[in-house]
Amino acid sequence: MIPLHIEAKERWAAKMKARQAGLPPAPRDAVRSGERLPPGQHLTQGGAFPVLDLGIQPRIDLPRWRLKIGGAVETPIEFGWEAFNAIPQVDDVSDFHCVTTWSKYDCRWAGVAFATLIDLVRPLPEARFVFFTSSDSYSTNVPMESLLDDDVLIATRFDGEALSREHGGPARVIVPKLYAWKGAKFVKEIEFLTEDRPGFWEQRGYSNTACPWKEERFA
Ligand SMILES: Nc1nc2c(c(=O)[nH]1)N[C@H]1C(S)=C(S)[C@@H](COP(=O)(O)O)O[C@H]1N2
Ligand SMILES: [Mo]
Repeated sequence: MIPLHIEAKERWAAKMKARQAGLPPAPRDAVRSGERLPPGQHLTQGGAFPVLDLGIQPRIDLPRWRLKIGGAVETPIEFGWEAFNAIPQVDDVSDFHCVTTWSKYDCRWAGVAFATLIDLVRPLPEARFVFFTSSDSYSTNVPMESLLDDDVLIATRFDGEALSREHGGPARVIVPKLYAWKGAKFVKEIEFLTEDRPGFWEQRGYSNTACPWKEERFA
């Protein structure tokens, strides 16, 4: 069996190659749906970007920012800010869908591709889920295969600027093809798991799978 992440790397390499050749990006949601706007969603007025959090926006100064990646991996790693910014960076444009029914098109994120992290830590073959923990005590869980899409990244920049604290800076997870609660703002730890473990909203009745085109809002 070819590990999931090898296929993901191939897709990612194909995307980067097309980009270098100046070809247009492949249509994004072709796999999940022909419709760009998922059912029951509306676009935010004038491209506004609402803020959703638990009422806390932790202030994390860059010198004490850490991202710990471990669990079912060959090589656990802990980044400081400089080291995280020294590994290969990508930028990408994707859509954002919040379960409270607003969507925002064409968000321009930059940071580290999840595929790059997978290369570094090398998940064990039995790793099937990933658990993200944030500095505001938020958490969320995502199956590995959803994270292998070439549009998944740990974003440190939005629209060419450092990611603001209200939107989850210094760094947040972006998983464009799932409802946005699956993307942890203020992310501090990424743990690869062999068994699934529900996160903050998943323990409180939200769908575990969270596909916007299937309207998987609540469990
Ligand atoms: N750490 C943390 N991450 C989080 C949340 C949160 O409360 N805390 N809310 C989630 C939800 S429900 C959404 S819709 C998006 C909101 O991101 P935004 O505030 O940048 O719009 O972040 C997600 N990630
Ligand atoms: Mo949300």
